[in-house]
Amino acid sequence: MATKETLQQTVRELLGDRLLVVVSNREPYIHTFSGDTIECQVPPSGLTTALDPVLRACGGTWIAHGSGDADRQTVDGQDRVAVPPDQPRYSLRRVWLSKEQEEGYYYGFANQALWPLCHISYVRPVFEERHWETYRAVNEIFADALAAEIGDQKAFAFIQDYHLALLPQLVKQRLPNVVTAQFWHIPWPNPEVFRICPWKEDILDGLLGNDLLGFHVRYHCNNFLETVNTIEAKVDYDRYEVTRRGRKSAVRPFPISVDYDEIDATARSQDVKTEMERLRHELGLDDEIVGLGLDRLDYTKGIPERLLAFGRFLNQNPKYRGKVVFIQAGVPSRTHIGEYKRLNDQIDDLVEELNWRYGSGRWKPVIYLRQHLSPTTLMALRRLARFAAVSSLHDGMNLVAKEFVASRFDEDGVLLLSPFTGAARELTDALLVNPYATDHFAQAIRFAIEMPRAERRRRMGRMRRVVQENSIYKWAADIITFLARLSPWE
Ligand code: GDG
Repeated sequence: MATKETLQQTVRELLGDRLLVVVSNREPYIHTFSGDTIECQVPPSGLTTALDPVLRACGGTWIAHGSGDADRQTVDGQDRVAVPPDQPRYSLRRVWLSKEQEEGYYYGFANQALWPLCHISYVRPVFEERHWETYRAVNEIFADALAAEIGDQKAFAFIQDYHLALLPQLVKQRLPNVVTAQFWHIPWPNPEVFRICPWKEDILDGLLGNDLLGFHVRYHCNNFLETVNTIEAKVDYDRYEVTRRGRKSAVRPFPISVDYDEIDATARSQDVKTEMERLRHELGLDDEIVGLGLDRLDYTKGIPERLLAFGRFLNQNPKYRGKVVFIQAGVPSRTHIGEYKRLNDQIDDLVEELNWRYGSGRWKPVIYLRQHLSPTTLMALRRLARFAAVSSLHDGMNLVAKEFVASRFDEDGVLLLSPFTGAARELTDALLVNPYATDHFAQAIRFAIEMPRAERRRRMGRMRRVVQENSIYKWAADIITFLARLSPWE
């Protein structure tokens, strides 16, 4: 089983004296002003959750956009800051972007074109020439930063996600000997869907600059190969390899995960126990059964669908009114985009409607915590829950599901999980719920509440073993091992 220690060893053996550089849009630590003092926050993102433990274990550099208002105050002359702040293990190098660049590259092309294009959630992608031009320019900025960081050192660049699709090719133009891998954290659509993108070939060319391209599941790899097959390239379906203009790229699934041991240990801590008591008191919980939804507020996460199903459940099961509370927690995200504003309004309306329709006296069926919550509070919420609902309309993996499982050392709690997540392929002991099928979802909530303790224990026990054996360290070790085999370092 891969652990933090075995990963460290793997990296030392395989990377030797090569520098490991991770590149992503989002930084793992954000410095912001709070009055006159500077605070450091960890953003709510699956990518950070997954990669921070890897860099803590291996050391190296992480290059990312410095987005906090106090970020410039905390870096040195080379735009670097050592992180985590309380126990530095690696170096964070910040890239600065203007508001206009952020608007076109991040809010524009990445999140209004690529994000809806890759997720089947019936939100139409927006393709604007000016967004695309900015996206391309910002990828160049990242390529310059990466080249400056690496210089003439031997290095392994590990690029993250859909914000940086052009980066691998741009890096190879600057530093042909750098080994590059990229992990695409979201689904890859079928060619029918992808072909509407006006810059489809440029994006494929960018990605095919990689020596290795990883997705969560084989299905997304297949979709990618099928998409590449629509342009001039040789696709080898047996070896999962693509050759384009004489360059070879391997394409493989690597299901991402969480730091199981760390989550398990934190969940058992006294701090979390104290926080559970505080929350019970603050939220006015007596002995109600608690359901939990915990997400970045995104239209792919199926939050309105989940609230509708909970409403249907209360409607069809009056005996549970007053006895079950659903806590929906999560931070708003990408609020500059209209579709996200509409989602926030829709969730507000649904919460209000359910609380008006089914609430009585002090009891309200839905508690909505729309704020940044500390890791201790998030952990306490997971532990308070009898069931957690992960109802994504489409999701590359979904770490919330794995975090719930890893935190339940008591082998209790039921996971309701959408089959449209990557996680559903591994967590086969969850109750699978189609978020679009409201009645079925409502029945599954009842089933979760009424599931006997012995069955809850059996299912959770099995899911815990799956997450324990396939932790984030296995994901990282598998990628690095694959790369080392693929292209001998010398
Ligand atoms: C992308 C892909 C893939 C959530 N709310 C709060 C909060 N969180 C944390 C969760 C979890 C992370 O954010 C979300 O991770 P997910 O995997 O569920 O989703 P995405 O952010 O969409 O991530 C996804 C992932 O990349 C990794 O490859 O699994 O499919 O879409 O860790 O606990 N954290 C805080 N406050 C919150 O309110 N602090």
